[in-house]
Amino acid sequence: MDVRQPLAVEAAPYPFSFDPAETALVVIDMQRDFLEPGGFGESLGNDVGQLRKVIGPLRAVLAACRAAGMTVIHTREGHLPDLSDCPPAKLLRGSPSARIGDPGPKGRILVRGEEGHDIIDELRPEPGEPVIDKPGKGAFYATEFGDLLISQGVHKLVVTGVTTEVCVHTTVREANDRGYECLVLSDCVGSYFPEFQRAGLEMIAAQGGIFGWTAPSEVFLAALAEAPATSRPV
Ligand code: TIU
Repeated sequence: MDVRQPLAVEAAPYPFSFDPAETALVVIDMQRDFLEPGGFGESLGNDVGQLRKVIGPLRAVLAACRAAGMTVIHTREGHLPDLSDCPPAKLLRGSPSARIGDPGPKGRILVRGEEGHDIIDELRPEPGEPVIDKPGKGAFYATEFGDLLISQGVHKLVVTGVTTEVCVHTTVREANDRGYECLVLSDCVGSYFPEFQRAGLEMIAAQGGIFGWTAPSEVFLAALAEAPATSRPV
């Protein structure tokens, strides 16, 4: 008989219960291309400094989830060097200072294998942690993410990363439609726009949790601290 009790996080709109053994921490697109100058985010006209406040709280969550033996999955948005997986509609959108595939100070903008495409040093994945390369905003579209969750026995997601109203929202909406329950950590997601950060978080928990739950990381960490000691599966 399974005697594990789920943990409860004091979240909006009501407590989020989870079993760490069946929950994955998802770290979305914490790439130089979005957080550092000269990348995709800045090419779109954004102040990339807005996102850096996420790094500290997310480092603490990452460490705690690793220590608890939870599944940790990272994602990166980007394209193959020949851009064959980049729809023309995305490539030609707007009038950025540099387009996807153009050269930049950290290599070609949003192209896999380039320095700018990789995850920032502060949040580098550990060996064995899956990194999902995705061509779109959502983690499920045209990736192995869905199959990975099934194979890992994951039913719930703790979602972090950037940006709140773009890749985080798209992924949470995709996950919600597939039956996953998502807790979004409010200080571990970031937007270039403070008003979108606020509204993006409110949209998730509104209407009784239409897309999921939200909570500050300190509340999640307090709940996780109640988990019995586990060892990382080998
Ligand atoms: N532009 C913007 O806010 N975000 C993206 O293009 N991708 C992600 O959110 N990762």
